Amino acid sequence: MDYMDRGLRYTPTTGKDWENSVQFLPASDNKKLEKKKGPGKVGAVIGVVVLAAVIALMTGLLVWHFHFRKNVRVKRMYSGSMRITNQVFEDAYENSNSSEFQELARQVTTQLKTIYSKSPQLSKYYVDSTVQAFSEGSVIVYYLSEFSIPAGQEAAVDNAMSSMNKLSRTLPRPGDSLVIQDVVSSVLDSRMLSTSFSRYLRHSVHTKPNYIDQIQSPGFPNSPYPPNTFIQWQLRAEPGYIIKLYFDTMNLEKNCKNDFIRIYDSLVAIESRVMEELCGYFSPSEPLTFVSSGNVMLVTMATNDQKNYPGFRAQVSQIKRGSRETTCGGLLTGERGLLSSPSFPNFYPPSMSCQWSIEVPAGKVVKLTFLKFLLSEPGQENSRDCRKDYVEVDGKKLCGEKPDGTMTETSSTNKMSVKFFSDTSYVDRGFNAVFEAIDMADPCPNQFQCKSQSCIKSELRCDGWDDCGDLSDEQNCQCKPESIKCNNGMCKPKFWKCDGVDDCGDGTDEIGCGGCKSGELTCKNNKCVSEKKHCDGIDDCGDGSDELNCARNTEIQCNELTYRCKNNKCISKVNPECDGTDDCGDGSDEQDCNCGRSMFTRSRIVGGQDAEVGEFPWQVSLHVKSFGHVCGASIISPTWLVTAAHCVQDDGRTRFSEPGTWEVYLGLHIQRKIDSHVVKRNLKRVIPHPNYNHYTYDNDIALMELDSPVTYSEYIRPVCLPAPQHDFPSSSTVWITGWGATREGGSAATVLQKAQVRIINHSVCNDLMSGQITSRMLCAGVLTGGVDACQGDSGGPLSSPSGNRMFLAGVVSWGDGCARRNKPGIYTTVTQFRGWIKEKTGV
Ligand code: 4AZ
Repeated sequence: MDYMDRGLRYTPTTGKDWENSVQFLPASDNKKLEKKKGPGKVGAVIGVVVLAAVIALMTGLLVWHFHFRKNVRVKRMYSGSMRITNQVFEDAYENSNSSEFQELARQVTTQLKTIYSKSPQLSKYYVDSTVQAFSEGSVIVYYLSEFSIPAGQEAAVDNAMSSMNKLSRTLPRPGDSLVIQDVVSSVLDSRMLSTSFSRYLRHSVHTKPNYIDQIQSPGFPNSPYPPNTFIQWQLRAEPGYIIKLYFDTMNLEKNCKNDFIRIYDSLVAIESRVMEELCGYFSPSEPLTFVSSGNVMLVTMATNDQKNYPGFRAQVSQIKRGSRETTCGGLLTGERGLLSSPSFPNFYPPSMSCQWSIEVPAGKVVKLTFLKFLLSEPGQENSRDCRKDYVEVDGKKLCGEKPDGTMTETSSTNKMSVKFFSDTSYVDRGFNAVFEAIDMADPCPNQFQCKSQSCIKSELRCDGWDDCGDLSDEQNCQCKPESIKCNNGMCKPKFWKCDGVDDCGDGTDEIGCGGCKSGELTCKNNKCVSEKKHCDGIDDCGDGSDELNCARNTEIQCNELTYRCKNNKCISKVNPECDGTDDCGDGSDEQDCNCGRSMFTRSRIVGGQDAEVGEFPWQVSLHVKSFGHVCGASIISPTWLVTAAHCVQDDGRTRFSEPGTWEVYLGLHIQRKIDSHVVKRNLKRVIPHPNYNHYTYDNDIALMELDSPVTYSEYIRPVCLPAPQHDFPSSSTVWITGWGATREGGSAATVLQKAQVRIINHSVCNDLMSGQITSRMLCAGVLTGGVDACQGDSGGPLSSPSGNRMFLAGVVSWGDGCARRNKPGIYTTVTQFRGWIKEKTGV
């Protein structure tokens, strides 16, 4: 579209053209002009009029500012709750139409008016209050109070309202009919007062023991939720019970400013009782369960006029207060044991306080290792002051977030005290930890103790890898002859020397490599040229690499590193495809860009390496009929898949090269769970690369044509194919996915697995793999071991993020075992086969 418009755009013309377009007055007009020489009388009159108008306008503005602006009033709503101690709860108070509700509500509003009248700040601006609900205990009332405040005075009223919260202790006052305690109020979130709401809905659910109720957004699951709507669900349980809210689906717009859900530990939207705000998409594999502190909970949902998503569905049930699921603390004894926050790995309830006393055999000390630690909330982003939710170990407060829990605490005696505290607002998933009895004199028997006090195998010390996570195993090292000695005291494996990556952190491993001096640029062919030659329009490197990524995205001479546009021009920008900018000028670098995106928004994940549903919608499971999953593949178009050639080689028993052998599952997440998102297809054609070498795995790539096209959905989408020149630099992070074995020689995964690995320098990889790496192969992995593709992942994607898309960097091909130290996974380099893919598939 952009490119069609181009012809209509304004293009600056030369000075000459301007001259041509100037119109000179005809000579006959000259006389009229002569009569109007100088400003003259008319000019003076116009000047006076304009001046008067300006003065009048300014005076008006000043009068408005000093007089009327004071009268510009702002509507401000406060939500609150308070306990009425001299009343007993009646069932009729649950029904806002009952006469009992209305009578008590009348008394409450009268009393609120009296309370506000005692504060000069509040009485002046108070408009009205409405009671929203009552709940047990004696009676708790939830209300909204409206104020009309002159602009600029809001803070003063907020202060007066918050001092009311403190006043509650001095209540009751003489003459009050209701005895009031525990007043909590705060200003209502302004998004809930949006004037754009056209619909307000309110639902009440009173759960029963041993029964599960369901709440959902309007239209779910058949249609998207409605725009401009504000909905509340007031949830109640019996006294002595608490509410459990479990979301099985949560799919809202990503931006919480537009559409959001808020959950409160209250029956009215009080800011200091908000438990969580949710928007975007949450995978069903991520537990999203909340529990209240009392027998009420409020769920609110607000939507605006744009982008309406499928919505949410949640199950509401009640659990007895004090049940195992919601209690915590106690005495823990023995050599070893576990402890966790209440409801872990679900969100802990607000207003919780627990205390554990750990006691191990005399003469030993307690070592507590956190496996997961998630205690963050707005206002407590850094883990220093811990004024909100925290864990306290022998008096030391811990808070914030450590998703992979590398935290260890050790006691000085055989006893340890652990406390957990959650305040009234914002909850998180909490923690789980293991305690062990250790010998203080030898806290890590036959192992190395990290600074963090965790223990690692002794042979990992000074091996070049940060096994402790705090580098303490790599400091003050005596380097072995086969490693590089960094100036900062670390040792690094020799094969990292001169690989272009600063592994020491102080550059030592890249010194004396015959590389380029400072002020010089290293060309792709390792030649050195002055930095000044970068983007000077001349190919100083000889391979064109000094003319790449120039600020002016100039057209340059084509070579193997430059991106070639449809119009055969070459541009200097690296990886210009589908980045949202028309770099070619003919739109060709932004064509065919419906690829590489998933609906998934990353959110915190507890446990495992399961992928999220729809996170890698191009991932395909290739099944051999009546056997099951054998290989992975990637969707590149509605009819074509890319896989590995070694997946489609016949063996003595199975004709893997025959299309009829296979059935293909698209949109699959869990093996054998064929839900409505999954599409099954047969194959029409299998095209292995003609140069595939089954001894060396060179050219390990194949194409598969489906018997009929698939319709794209949130679960089925193509990955982006990289241009032949696409650069996947060493050290960049890429994703591997598949249902392959979860350890070498192990069994296949049921849920689609994902892992992050890094691209490894080609020559380093070739050294590690004894010279077996051809230019059609790419290496990726984590050289410390432990993360890798494995049997059954073959043919699947190596997905590389670029902007907000994923490109197919590689196809899982082979490796020396799985996840071994210094043995990366080997992938087929897709860029090398871009032309072949185009030739065979047209994609
Ligand atoms: C396989 O057999 C396989 N570690 C795939 C990848 C790797 C090893 C084996 C890489 O399909």
